[in-house]
Formats: sequence, structure tokens, C-alpha cells
Amino acid sequence: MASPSKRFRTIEHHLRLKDPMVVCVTGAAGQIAYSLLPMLGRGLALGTDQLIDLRLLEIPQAQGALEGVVMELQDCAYPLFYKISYGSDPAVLFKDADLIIFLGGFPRKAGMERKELIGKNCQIFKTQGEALNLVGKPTTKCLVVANPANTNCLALSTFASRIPKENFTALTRLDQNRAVWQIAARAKMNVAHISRVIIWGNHSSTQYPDVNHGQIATKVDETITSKPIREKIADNNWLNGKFIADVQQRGAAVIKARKLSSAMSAASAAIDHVRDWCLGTNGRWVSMGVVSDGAYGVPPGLVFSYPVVCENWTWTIIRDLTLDQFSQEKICATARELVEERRDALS
Ligand SMILES: NC(=O)c1ccc[n+]([C@@H]2O[C@H](COP(=O)([O-])OP(=O)(O)OC[C@H]3O[C@@H](n4cnc5c(N)ncnc54)[C@H](O)[C@@H]3O)[C@@H](O)[C@H]2O)c1
Ligand SMILES: *[C@@H]1O[C@H](CO)[C@@H](O)[C@H](O)[C@H]1NC(C)=O
Ligand SMILES: *[C@@H]1O[C@H](CO)[C@@H](O)[C@H](O)[C@H]1NC(C)=O
Ligand SMILES: CC(=O)N[C@H]1CO[C@H](CO)[C@@H](O)[C@@H]1O
Repeated sequence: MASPSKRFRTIEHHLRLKDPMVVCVTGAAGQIAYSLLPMLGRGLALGTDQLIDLRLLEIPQAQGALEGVVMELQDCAYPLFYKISYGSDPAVLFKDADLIIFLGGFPRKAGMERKELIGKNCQIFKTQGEALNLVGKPTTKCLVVANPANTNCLALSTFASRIPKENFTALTRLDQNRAVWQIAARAKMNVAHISRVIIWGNHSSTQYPDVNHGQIATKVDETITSKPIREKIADNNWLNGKFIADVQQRGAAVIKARKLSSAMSAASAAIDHVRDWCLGTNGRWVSMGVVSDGAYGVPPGLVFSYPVVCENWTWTIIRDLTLDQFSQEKICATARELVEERRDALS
């Protein structure tokens, strides 16, 4: 029998692929895109049977660099890329898109005020939201990665009001993945054993990585049993202190070491996010920035990271978790910040 990789490149396999989905990536000449596009081409986000009509968006000044990226993508010869196009006009590239991954944004420069950064990015997401509203399908799904991700996502959905709010999500999966690795390392287990670790709130240093509902599975003889993370790790000082701070500050630690912001891990998390949204989580909890309906006391309309389960492009918030006072305070603080930011963004 042919190996899976052989089958993947045969004409017989190719003839059975699903009709192309239109997938657009913005900021396509940037760092994250450079790691993300090969994963997309290998079918890690939408499945190895899903053809992709790929559209790449960049600002006019970056079209030269983007051409180079396109040449390399052609040279990867991914059978799943049915077509590759690129340009600088969102009204052309967003037309009939099924999925748009927003990586493009204005970077924070030294000495720049938070408000100025928010203003610059909201302008971008306003322009792109308006274009999407004109040419997008009502079923277009959007993932916002560019920072400030939660508020950019809110601005985008505000200006693309023809598309239901549930179709917009922001990335907090990177924070979840960071948290899960730390827990697994501490417990001397593989990450596959860890479940139900939650990221609440903003993708920033006020996010709250919550292990109170988390489990660690162990296999004893032939049976798999789960224990609460708190019981297994048995170190509340670490869990309530250094663990939370390290996850919150991880982005800054990577910048300090690499002199560049996280890109490979952000790309990998974005792929995880899309795969789970599209193909479903099969009951697993994952964290996503989604529009709040007031769940857990978060002001409605904010894009807030919640624990969700997904199936076939729909997400559902996990409800009725019991939150202790520590958790409530942390969730409240991150929500308060996002309310402020919404005010700045929409003013
Ligand atoms: N949510 C997360 O977990 C997470 C993690 C890491 C990085 N990020 C954010 O993701 C974004 C991308 O990061 P990166 O390292 O790839 O940055 P980068 O600077 O390498 O790439 C960004 C690209 O976006 C392009 N761009 C700017 N404005 C645009 C516009 N209006 N339309 C289309 N493209 C535009 C730029 O030309 C640039 O090529 C940043 O905002 C970063 O802060 C988010
Ligand atoms: C929310 O997170 C973003 C990063 O995505 C950050 O730029 C912003 O300052 C945070 N907001 C607040 C109010 O802290
Ligand atoms: C997924 O949802 C779409 C749109 O609602 C529907 O057409 C499709 O049949 C669903 N697929 C599965 C496998 O449930
Ligand atoms: C994920 C999600 O909720 N998707 C919705 C997107 O919008 C369409 C309507 O246009 C809904 O049917 C989907 O459920």
C-alpha cells in the first residue's frame, strides 16, 4: 500500500479533493505568514482534502517582498493550493472569501502611546471591515491575530456589520499553548495529557490563565484516569504566582531573547485555532477570543477570550463554571481594560 505522503501527491488523491475554499491572509509578507503559509499548504488547518484558492494581501510598499513569498510558495508545489493570487486591495482579495486570517497591522514603535497604536490599527481594521462588508460573503469566517487582537477584531466586526458577529474570532490559542506546555513540564507529563486549561480575557499581560478546571490524565495499567491540575502539581504558590506571570509575560520574553516577536508559535497557534474551529474539537475545550453575550459577567459586545468547544465552524462557550473570588477578580480586571480600549478604539 502507498504511504500516506505518496497518496497525497497522486492524481487519484487530487481528483477526490473538496472544491476550493477561498482563504485570504493579510500581512502576508510578514514574519507570522512565513511560518503559517506552509502549514496551510500542507493541509494542517482545513484538512488534507481541502483545496485552497489562496489570496495574499499586503500594503503597496511590501508588494516586492510579497512577490518573493509567492515565488517560494509556488516552489513548494503544494497540491492543495489550487490558485495563488496577491495584491494590496482588500476589496478585490476579500471577494467571496470563506476564511480570512488577519496578520497585517501597524507595529508598536518605540515611544508610541497605546492610544496611538490602537488608533492606527483601528483605521486599518475599519478600512478592511468596510471592504469586507461590500464584497464578503455573509458566511465569511475571520480570525484576527494582529495586535491589539481583541479590539481589532471588534473594530472589524463593527464595520463589517453584514456578517454575523459569531463569524469573527481573535487568537488567544498561543497563550493557551504556552500555558499548557508550562503545566506539562511542571508535572513531568506530555502536553497531550493536559486538558481544560483556560485563557480568559485580553491577549495581553492582563489575560488570566486559569487552571482551576484543568485536568492531567495518567494511564495506570490499561485505564486512563484524570486528576485536577491543582492536586497533581500540588503547588498553589507556583500556580497562582510564577505560572500566571510567566504566561502573561511570555511574549515579552521571546522578544527579549529573539529581538523579534513570536512568529513560529503564533503561526502554529493560528493553525490550531482554525483547525479546531473548522474540523471541531470533539468536546475538547479551547480558548478563543469571541464576542461576549454577557457570559461570566463580561460586558456584552466585547471580544473576550473564553473556553469554547467547536463543531463545523460554530463555537459554543462553556457555561456555568464555578469561579472562585481570585478568578472573578482577574476576569473583571481584564474585562475592565478591554472596555477602556473599546472606548478608545471607537472614538
Ligand atoms: N494574537 C497573538 O497571539 C499574536 C502573537 C504574535 C504576534 N501577533 C501580532 O500579529 C501581527 C503580525 O506579526 P508579524 O510578526 O508577522 O509582524 P510583521 O511586521 O512581520 O508583519 C506584519 C505585516 O503586515 C503588513 N501590513 C501592515 N499593514 C497592513 C495592511 N493595512 N494590510 C495588509 N498588510 C499590512 C506589514 O507590511 C507586514 O509585512 C502583529 O500585529 C503582532 O503583534 C499576535
Ligand atoms: C490588550 O491586548 C493588546 C495585545 O493584543 C494590547 O496591545 C493592549 O494594550 C491590551 N489592552 C489593555 C487595555 O491592556
Ligand atoms: C456544516 O455546516 C454547513 C453550514 O451550516 C452545512 O451546510 C454542512 O452540511 C455542515 N457539515 C457537517 C459535516 O455537519
Ligand atoms: C461560526 C458561526 O457562528 N457562523 C455563522 C456565520 O454566519 C452564518 C450566517 O450567515 C451562520 O449561519 C453561521 O452559523
